[in-house]
Amino acid sequence: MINDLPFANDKPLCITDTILRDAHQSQAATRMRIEDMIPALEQLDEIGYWSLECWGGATFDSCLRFLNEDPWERLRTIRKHVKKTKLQMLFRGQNILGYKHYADDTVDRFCAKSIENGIDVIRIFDALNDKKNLEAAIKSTKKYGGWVEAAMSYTISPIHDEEYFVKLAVELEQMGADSICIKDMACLILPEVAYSLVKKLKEKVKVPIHMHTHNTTGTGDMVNLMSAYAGVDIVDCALSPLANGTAQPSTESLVVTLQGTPRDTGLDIKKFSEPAKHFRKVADELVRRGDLNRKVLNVDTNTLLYQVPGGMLSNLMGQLHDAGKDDQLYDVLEEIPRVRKEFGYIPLVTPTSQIVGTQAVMNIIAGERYKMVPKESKALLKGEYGTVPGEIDESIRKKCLTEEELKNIITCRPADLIEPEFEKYKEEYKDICHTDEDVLSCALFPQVAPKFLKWRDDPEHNEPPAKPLEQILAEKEGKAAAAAPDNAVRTLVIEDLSA
Ligand SMILES: [Mn+2]
Repeated sequence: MINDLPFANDKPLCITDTILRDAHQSQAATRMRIEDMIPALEQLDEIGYWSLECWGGATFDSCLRFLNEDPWERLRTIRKHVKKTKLQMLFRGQNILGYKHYADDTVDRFCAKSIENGIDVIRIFDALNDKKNLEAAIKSTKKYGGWVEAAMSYTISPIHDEEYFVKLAVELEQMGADSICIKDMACLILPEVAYSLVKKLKEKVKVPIHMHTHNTTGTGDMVNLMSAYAGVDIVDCALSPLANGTAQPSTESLVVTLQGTPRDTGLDIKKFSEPAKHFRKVADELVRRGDLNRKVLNVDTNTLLYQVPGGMLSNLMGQLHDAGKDDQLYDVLEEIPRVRKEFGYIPLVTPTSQIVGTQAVMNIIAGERYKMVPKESKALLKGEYGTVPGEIDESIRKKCLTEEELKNIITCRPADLIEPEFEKYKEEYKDICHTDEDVLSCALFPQVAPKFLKWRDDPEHNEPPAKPLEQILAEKEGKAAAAAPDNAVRTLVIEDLSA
């Protein structure tokens, strides 16, 4: 009987449900609307989750760009209905929710406003695992009374062994983390590896350990179960209607699996029925709107073969197709590990996955390595994103940068070079912003937020950023939507390529 098996922890396993964030980000291009969520929010609040993940870069961006929704209003609405359960968000360190480094005062304002509007737990990560890029967000989250969950971007490389992650976790705990997340955004971690890593972390770290994986490769349930055996405190799951495939393993499956064991979650399986019924309708609706293709539920083992996140692979195929070089895919797949090594074994997660992928494609189609070097590659080599985990190949750096640039490599905390900027943003957007929340939307998403705010405040005289839903549906019904080819470039994931 399972009770005889050793569990390295005899406390109930806690669950974070991702149905309001990563589940629909991974399966349906982050297109779930607040109206799709509201009818089930109070039921979700009754379940007894450790937290509900509901906010992050992609949800924020998608609200403004595609859904004509104010992301801050969404958060307040969720908070209004979810009174007991902690609300959790994903935060990209010094990039906040955007794609560049912001000054510390903007990071501070964002933490303050997120917590003020209802967030309890901020999961903070950096694509390079550069701790310097987490410092400001950790400090500000604590200052405003939030729970800091420091995340380690999980990856596989000769330097990313168990020792590396244990050392990193210990340092993050010393920096003030209230919990540590193993963020396996690319679905790379295997059950045995997860078991061993969690076990070591439980020996060396006092704060709770939180596992985040996906089920793209069909290994997610096993990773979560093995993590539970090893003593993990919290795991991410998604309510069944949007679980599995590119999203998280299903909540209900894990809850029943652990029933009667020392890690029994204590959650009542009957309480999932009503919200699941609701979100099944939402999933069907997302299919009807053309935002969800059930193909994402298929097991895809390419990630295991190439260690390249699934979303990154489809982007590469798209880039090669546009260049008329479909036949060079395997050359590119062999080039990726070389570029990654030369760039210091950076984890492949937005934005580093695009940087490595694009550089590998250019190296192959130009017929000469580093003949074409995009500005993002240069920025990485200049240290603008922070310190890479390994060593940058100096011969490559010399080939890509000018003499002047080579003399000015950034080795300090990149944000120390950015002057306070929040007052400047306030001044710049003063005609369209009423609140600091509005200013933050504009600072983070300058291409879409101003347009959204103008429409929000005067819909009579301004166009919304996106077509209204009724119009999208009318157009869909008018023409049978052509099925996207398997290798189409996916807009699916804005936040992490594989999410
Ligand atoms: Mn994820």
